[in-house]
Amino acid sequence: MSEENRKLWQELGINMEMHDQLIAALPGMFAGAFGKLKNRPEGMKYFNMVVGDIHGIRVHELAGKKKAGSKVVATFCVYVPEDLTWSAGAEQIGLCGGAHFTVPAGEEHLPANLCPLIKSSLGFKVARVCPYTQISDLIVGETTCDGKKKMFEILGTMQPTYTIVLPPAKDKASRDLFVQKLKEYKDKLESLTGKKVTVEILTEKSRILEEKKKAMRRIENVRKNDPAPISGLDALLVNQVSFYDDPVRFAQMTNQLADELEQRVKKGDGVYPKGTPRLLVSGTPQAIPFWKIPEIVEKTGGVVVAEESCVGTRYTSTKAGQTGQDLDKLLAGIADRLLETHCACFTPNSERADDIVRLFKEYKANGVILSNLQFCGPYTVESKLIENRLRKEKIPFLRLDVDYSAEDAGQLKTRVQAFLEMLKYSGRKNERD
Ligand code: BJ8
Repeated sequence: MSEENRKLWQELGINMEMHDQLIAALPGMFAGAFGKLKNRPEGMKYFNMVVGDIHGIRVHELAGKKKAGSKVVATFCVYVPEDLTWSAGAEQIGLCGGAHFTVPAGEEHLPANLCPLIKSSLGFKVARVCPYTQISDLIVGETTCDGKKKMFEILGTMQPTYTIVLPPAKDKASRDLFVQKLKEYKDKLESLTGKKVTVEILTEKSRILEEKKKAMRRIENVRKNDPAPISGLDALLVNQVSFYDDPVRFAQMTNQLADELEQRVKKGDGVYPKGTPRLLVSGTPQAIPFWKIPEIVEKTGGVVVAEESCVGTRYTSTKAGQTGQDLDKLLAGIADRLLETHCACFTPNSERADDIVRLFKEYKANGVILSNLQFCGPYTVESKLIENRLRKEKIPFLRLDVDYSAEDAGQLKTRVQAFLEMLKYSGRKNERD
């Protein structure tokens, strides 16, 4: 651990004792999940390095940008448009909310029977163990689920926080309201940075965002092949890094990885044998360092080939690169783009079920894991509708309600194992019939 890192963390007001415990635990967690993967692509070295120094390189980079006059905006949801934030001269980073380590600190202010993502997110601030939270000038929340929007009120008593009001539906009146709320967010950003958002800058930043998403879609595309050229764990790691890395560098490194994977596909080279049961994982986001689901699936003889999640296709599928002659049109384009993110917080939200069925076919999956964080109201309740649709489509599925703690790992493994056995058996039976 370098002295420069420690000095920076101290300057940011990090609780050094607790932070040392967190940093000491990460290599073991990473090795536990990724250590036994075979034939990992060379291109993953970059992403390993970024995660290996997760509180170092990038935090220094942000500190440098702040010294040069930039501001840092931190977020928890894909509904906060990074191209708009960048246009006002600020950096945008997604904050981690995937660690069990900070759940107890979150529970000092929140009920225990609340989604672990919300508790973990607040816990990072309460425990002062996240340099990204500490370095940010503004935390931007959103009114997606009830737990989150109330948590942002508490967070606002600890650090400057702004909440974008998101409509609960996608009809015309809701869309108009959202456009208005994006205008207000633009004004807020301009007063934060002292810089004006212009048509030219926003068009350019939207283009950069689309380049980043295109690179991520290339990784998704190669995963449609059997054998899979990259594990679900590695693909998830790339998606997780996308939330806090520099977008231009991230796109460049992801394109390099995609070049390598496309070559693998040409040669028929994979990370698991051809015919390994292929699973689509759908549900709540898998924020870093939450690797539990692909880790269990891939240690149990399956492979995750896609994620219908905000750390996955729900983020990459919305096309950026908005163009328009005036700011109003550009902001309306951004609103339309974001309203195509089919989060369970919306009603109705039947498009999500359509997406799952489409992805199942496109990725030639054998089954779906509906993975929802415990106590997540929107996703666990919506699961019923998704299950009905999957039954109708005769798509095999397994529903898992998961927690960040390690306590449910044994039980989850048994259920995933049984599901994979069932898929293998029905695959053999179909071959015979
Ligand atoms: S757009 S999925 S990133 S809100 S898991 S905190 S919903 S109780 S994370 Fe999300 Fe934006 Fe939607 Fe995507 Fe609440 Fe559920 Fe917890 Fe959740």
